[in-house]
Amino acid sequence: MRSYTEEANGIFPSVCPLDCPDQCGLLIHKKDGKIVKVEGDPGHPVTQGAICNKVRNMPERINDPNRLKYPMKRVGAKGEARFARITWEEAIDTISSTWKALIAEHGPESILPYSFYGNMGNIGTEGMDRRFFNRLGASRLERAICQSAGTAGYGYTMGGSFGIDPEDTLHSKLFIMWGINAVSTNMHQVAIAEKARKNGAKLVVIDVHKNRTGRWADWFIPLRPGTDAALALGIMHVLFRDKKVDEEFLQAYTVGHEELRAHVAQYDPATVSVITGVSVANIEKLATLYGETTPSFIRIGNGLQHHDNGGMAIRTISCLPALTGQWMHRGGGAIKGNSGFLSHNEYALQRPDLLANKRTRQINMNRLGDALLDTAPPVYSLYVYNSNPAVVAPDGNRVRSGLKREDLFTVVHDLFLTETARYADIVLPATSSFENTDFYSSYWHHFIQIQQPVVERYGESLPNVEVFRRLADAMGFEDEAFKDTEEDMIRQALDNPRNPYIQNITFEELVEKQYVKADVKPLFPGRLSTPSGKIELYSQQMKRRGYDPLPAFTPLKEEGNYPLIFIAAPNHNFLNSTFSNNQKHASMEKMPRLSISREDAGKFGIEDGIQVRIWNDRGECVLTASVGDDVLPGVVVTQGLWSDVPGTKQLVNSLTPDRLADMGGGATFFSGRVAVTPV
Ligand SMILES: Nc1nc2c(c(=O)[nH]1)N[C@H]1C(S)=C(S)[C@@H](COP(=O)(O)OP(=O)(O)OC[C@H]3O[C@@H](n4cnc5c(=O)[nH]c(N)nc54)[C@H](O)[C@@H]3O)O[C@H]1N2
Ligand SMILES: Nc1nc2c(c(=O)[nH]1)N[C@H]1C(S)=C(S)[C@@H](COP(=O)(O)OP(=O)(O)OC[C@H]3O[C@@H](n4cnc5c(=O)[nH]c(N)nc54)[C@H](O)[C@@H]3O)O[C@H]1N2
Ligand code: SF4
Ligand SMILES: [Mo]
Repeated sequence: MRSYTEEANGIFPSVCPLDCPDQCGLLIHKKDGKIVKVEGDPGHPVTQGAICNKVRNMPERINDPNRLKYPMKRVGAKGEARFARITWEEAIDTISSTWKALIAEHGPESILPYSFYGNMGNIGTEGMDRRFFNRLGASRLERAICQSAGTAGYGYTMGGSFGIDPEDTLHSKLFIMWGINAVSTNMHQVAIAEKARKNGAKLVVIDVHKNRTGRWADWFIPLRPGTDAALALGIMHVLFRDKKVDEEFLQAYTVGHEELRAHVAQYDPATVSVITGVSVANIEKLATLYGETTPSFIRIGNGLQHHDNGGMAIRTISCLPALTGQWMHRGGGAIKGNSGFLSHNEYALQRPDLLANKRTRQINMNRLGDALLDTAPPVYSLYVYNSNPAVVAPDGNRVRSGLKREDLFTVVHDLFLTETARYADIVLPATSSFENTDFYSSYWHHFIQIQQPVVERYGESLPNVEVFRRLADAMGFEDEAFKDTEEDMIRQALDNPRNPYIQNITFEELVEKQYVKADVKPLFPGRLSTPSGKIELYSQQMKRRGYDPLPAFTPLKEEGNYPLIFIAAPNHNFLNSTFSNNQKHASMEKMPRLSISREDAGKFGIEDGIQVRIWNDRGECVLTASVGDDVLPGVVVTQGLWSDVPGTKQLVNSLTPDRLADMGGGATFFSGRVAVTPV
């Protein structure tokens, strides 16, 4: 195997590590041992050499002098961010001796890991870490901050995270981008849609905010937040009413179409219009367009599932392609997520068998504030990696109060002294993905890719896998699982007899080719992994679990007397909170703004460009007002998880609710309410 780190100069293949569906192939340019340029790999069949601006500017982040270089311990008060350098030996020793004492006194469930996908590498995010915390017997973290409500909802209909091959959408004649800001969050889906547009395809965007994606659309359809299920039911009503359904497909590949037909009778366009704010004429027009266009494609985003009713919203939308039999046509169907096609051997990688007590408690990451302030028996130690909960977690003021607890022993492993790391007792420096070995599986396209180290480890930083190996050793864990090399783990993960699609993908092939496509077949004709093997328009499984077995609309929860629904979505130039601490990225984004309708601006005395205070029972923010026609009355939208710059109040999660969505323990970031006044 060629070692890229030994070559001081050259261009090396790589993969984007960020939590983005596109998972681009990259080429890393190195000069004198340093990364000087990142560009797209033109050979990658899906991403084809195009990458986003944020990653084009990645060298700024990788070579940032503010990167953590060595381990540190806290010498000031909690949250004061005063630290002193220590050695790795002292760091590991402090952590392991503190944990041994905690386990002796309170049991291992007093320790809570907290992580997400700051780096999507499989072995670094769900490999050695999971083995370690399983063996430790720590509280288990339910990692539900991102897509879990929608994944559950889609799964009830379709049997798992399986959609169409995005490469096939080149043939689509209609794109419905539903609750996805794809220009910013899935740029290659947009690139494919652009090509299809040249062949006459129409681009429809359904969103609560006329953002970059709304402006790109041929037809932008604004609707009230959390009413998407009603709109989808209205479309179904028209399709059945006007006999635009594919009866043959419904017969062969679905269950419950008769129940559904009867059920949607009540969702006539007039009723749906009152709920959604979409006019009757537009509901008719959309349903007719959808009913008459083949192949048509729905890209289901994450936005609409970050709501109280998000699981059911996605469950409902995912029924639509079945009605007109779109799944039978190349380029027809939907994508919510495609991770099912690339599923690896989780058992081998995570080793759940190392967990002695199978009833070890689970803590939902969306309730971190509660977990730290209100849970019995208490959490006495938090180990954070691949995530920045002080900024990204809902009900942020409670999260930060929890992190301030004097009796909470917090370890944070990151590349930077993040807002979360400022509260740590021990800070550990992390390598960037370009310093590690790992493999990556897209949740949109069908390629698995490999990362081999391109540059030497920065300072004394270490990859997640190595830190957990050292912790295992210090805790006295002798299992062979902790001695596995990165290559061993990749081989174990790829060996998944239960996934027929990746039988062709081996470690050797990845090393040789850099990216390998799974051997994926279209879903139909075929059997799904739902209980019936068919698309479940009516779901017995849902009924048993206490849900409406049919697609349904339930309004968002009310919250006191706050008049406006507050949507704080991602922005173009950050990746969640990643890059928010980069000068370059922050300056491209300028400042956090609050989009408000002219009507509401008039009502609350707000002029364009002024500072506004946004508040509710959970907290407050101060942002710059942007008055216009981007949002409907009753809704305000801001974009980006900005960093906590002293003198600002821009942590938007100070305002978001930590209650859980209807399914999957999902987050409800977008269902909160606020009031707004001029500062
Ligand atoms: N540039 C950039 N790319 C990213 C990220 C990033 O931070 N920045 N984050 C990555 C991650 S982790 C994820 S999960 C994805 C998220 O990316 P997307 O799947 O695009 O999801 P969001 O951006 O959260 O929300 C998408 C849209 O939903 C809209 N929305 C909110 N509520 C509703 C509603 O009730 N109905 C409808 N129809 N629309 C609604 C928002 O206005 C927003 O435009 O992007 C990934 N890619
Ligand atoms: N208001 C609001 N809040 C949201 C969202 C929203 O739309 N609105 N989106 C939510 C969603 S969908 C998601 S996915 C979450 C994401 O939230 P997070 O998972 O916290 O994502 P990031 O903010 O990107 O933070 C990732 C951190 O991991 C670090 N990191 C990167 N690589 C490594 C590594 O190899 N090792 C270690 N140890 N650390 C590493 C990075 O430096 C960074 O600090 O945010 C959620 N929060
Ligand atoms: S963030 Fe997304 S679009 Fe940008 S380089 Fe990475 S995978 Fe590609
Ligand atoms: Mo996410």
